[in-house]
Amino acid sequence: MIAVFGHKNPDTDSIGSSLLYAWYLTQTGQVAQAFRLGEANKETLYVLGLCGIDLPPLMGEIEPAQVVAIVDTNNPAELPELSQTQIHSIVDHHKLAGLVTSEPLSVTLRPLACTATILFAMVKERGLQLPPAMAKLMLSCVVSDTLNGTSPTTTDEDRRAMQDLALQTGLSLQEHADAMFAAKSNLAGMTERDILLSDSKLFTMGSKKVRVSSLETTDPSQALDKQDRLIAAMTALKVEDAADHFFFFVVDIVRSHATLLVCSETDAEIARQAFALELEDGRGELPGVVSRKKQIIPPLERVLV
Ligand SMILES: [Mn+2]
Repeated sequence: MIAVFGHKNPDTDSIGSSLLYAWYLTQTGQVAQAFRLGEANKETLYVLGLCGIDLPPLMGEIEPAQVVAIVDTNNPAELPELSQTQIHSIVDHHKLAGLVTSEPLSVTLRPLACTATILFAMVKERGLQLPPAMAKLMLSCVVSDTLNGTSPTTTDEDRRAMQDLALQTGLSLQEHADAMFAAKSNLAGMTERDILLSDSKLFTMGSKKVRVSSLETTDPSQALDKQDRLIAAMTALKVEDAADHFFFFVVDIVRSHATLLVCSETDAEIARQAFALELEDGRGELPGVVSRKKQIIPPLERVLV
């Protein structure tokens, strides 16, 4: 059996594409099952509920004989220790990040906005027919990663996949996106720590360990009203991670605007250099910024390399 999973702190594309790729592998004669490496966020739970698909189980300890397939990342920092594990394949839309494998493997990396868009093309190429629930799930992944086409990462191929899948499923793109983003924006019952970790990645930049967290929301005030408590939780998490830097972006997906929070003067100085912004009391505004991959990580790397 091939265990398929995406990155830690999974988002909708990570969990959705694990399910979609496990389905694809099964259709092509393999035995595969989807897993997840962490708790699902509220958007993902909403989408799975709508599709009538069960949440994949948490991946436990990886046994030596376990074969795995990876989606939506190739970054060792976002994966369990895999140096002794046979990796069947990777399907991803992120840049190469230094994963070393013990054997050759099949890798499909494409510069699209979403793993599910790559899977859309693979399904088409094979002449497979997506069941309605899988088509809804695939559409939801692309809507999530592209912020319904508003993220600058969105390619024409992502747009075509969304239009095709919307037609196939009968879902209205705008209504579906609104419902997904409303689910994601509801912070009720979440601690500051939950908010900071719900969409969060650890990076190595130069010699530094850097945590970059995002909160995509239609209602930034739900988080920003708790600015002081969030900054205190950032300080604690940074110590726990032994991270050198921590940047938290509250991304207003309606206005296409990010508000950056930092918890130290060192981090503030790096942010000033990276984004040429004013920071006061650990907070700065970044109009037009929504994409971690395209607009946040590259400027940070230019300063920290
Ligand atoms: Mn993705």
